Amino acid sequence: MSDSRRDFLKKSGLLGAGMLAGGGIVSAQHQGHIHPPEKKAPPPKQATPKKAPARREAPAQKSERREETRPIVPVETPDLPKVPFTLDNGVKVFHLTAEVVKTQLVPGKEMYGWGYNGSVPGPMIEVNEGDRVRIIHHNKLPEPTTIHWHGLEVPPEMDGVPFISQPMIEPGASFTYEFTLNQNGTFFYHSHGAMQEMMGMIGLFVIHPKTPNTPYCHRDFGLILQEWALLPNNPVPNSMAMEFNWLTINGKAGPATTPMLVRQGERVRLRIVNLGMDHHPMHIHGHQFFVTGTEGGRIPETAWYPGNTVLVGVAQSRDVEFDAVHVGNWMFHCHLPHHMMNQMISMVGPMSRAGHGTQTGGGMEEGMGIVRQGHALSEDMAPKFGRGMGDTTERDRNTSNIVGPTQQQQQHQGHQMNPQDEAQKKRVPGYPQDMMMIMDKEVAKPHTYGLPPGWTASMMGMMTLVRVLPPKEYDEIQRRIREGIVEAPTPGHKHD
Ligand SMILES: [Cu+2]
Repeated sequence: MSDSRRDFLKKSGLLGAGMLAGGGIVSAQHQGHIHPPEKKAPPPKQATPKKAPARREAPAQKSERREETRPIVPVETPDLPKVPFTLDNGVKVFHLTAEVVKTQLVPGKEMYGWGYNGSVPGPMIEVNEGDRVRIIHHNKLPEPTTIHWHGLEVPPEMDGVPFISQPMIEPGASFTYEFTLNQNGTFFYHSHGAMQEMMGMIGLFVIHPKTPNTPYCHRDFGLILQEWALLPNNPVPNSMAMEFNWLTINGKAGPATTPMLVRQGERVRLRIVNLGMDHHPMHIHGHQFFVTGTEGGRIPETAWYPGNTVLVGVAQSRDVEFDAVHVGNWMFHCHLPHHMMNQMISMVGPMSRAGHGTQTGGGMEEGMGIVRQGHALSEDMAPKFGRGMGDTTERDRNTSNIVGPTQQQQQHQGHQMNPQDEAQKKRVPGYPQDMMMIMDKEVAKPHTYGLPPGWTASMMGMMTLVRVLPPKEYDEIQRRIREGIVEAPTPGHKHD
């Protein structure tokens, strides 16, 4: 680190508490799925290829490229805002306010997370290498906090570790961070309290290089992976849980994640950040990518390696890049089976069915379905799981994961299932397993236009879509975004 890099900093220290009275709960600003209007990204110069150009072999030599003069493409963060800034004598000034945020994971599932500026996770800070930034951090939480700049080489006083590098920022107080950025890549900021992290206190910190990386990427997306333990009917995540039943990308679980839109032939970068208790093998359909960056910055091109699944460990970031040559609606998702589900609650099925089950009485482990001793249907365990006793356990014994509805319930709900068939099914070991739920209408937005009826049934948990679209369809969806046209797919109707 050169001396000029160290020439900071006037630290403003703790400001008065008066400027930030009240710690009210705000609503997430990104709930309306508002995407910034298309900023006419530079169109790919090459004609749309019908077949895949050979980006599967080793990357081309630098001499073959004349792309460095093109402008850097802003990073898109589906479902998340960016932090605006003002300029003060060449310093970019940002405000980050830590606060409780009421948010929605999918329609019908609300949560009180802790985030920044009305967003869980926090909004993205997007800057350039060489920038000097001043970030004024306000604490509207009921307890002290600090911000750590994960991966950034900042002076020790700016590192955001309570007591070691700075005093705690008390409720109602503020603290000013200021430093110069001499790196580029995908970084993030987060509270340095472990439990505050698990309440959602993280955000992207992307630094663009002085000249665009090569090969040129026409599309750049930032995605934050998080996990939550939410007991049924409890909107406050259990930050001490070791098991998680809600998995999100940028604060949304499938199918509420907003699809990423790409014009066929564009090169796409995905920046993926993970801050939670689990590692996530993120898998793309229909394409191979190269892993081009880590939380330490850009990987030298000679060390890139191909794949279609990248393990994003806790506290890591991974950049991947691919040429979006194959038209289609391609999934991008964590491949851990339990992370491809919503509201997964083992052995508490009857709780959601009126008239069945008894009250819960165990600890948080029992509430999440963890059996530490005995068996789930024993007299003392069963009530803790919300299960029936005596002959009401009969249906439990016939099934494995999920207790199916009774014949009476089926008749009441208008199902015409032959009871003989249901009895047959229940003799099949393991039945039932997968349940699907169609939410096409509930999550419809311009970005979902043209997806086939029922598409939401396959989207759960840590899942989103990369939609590689022919130019005509791409332009049509951009028009719908600009004009705010929302239209859910209609079964039987196919648009052209
Ligand atoms: Cu995962």
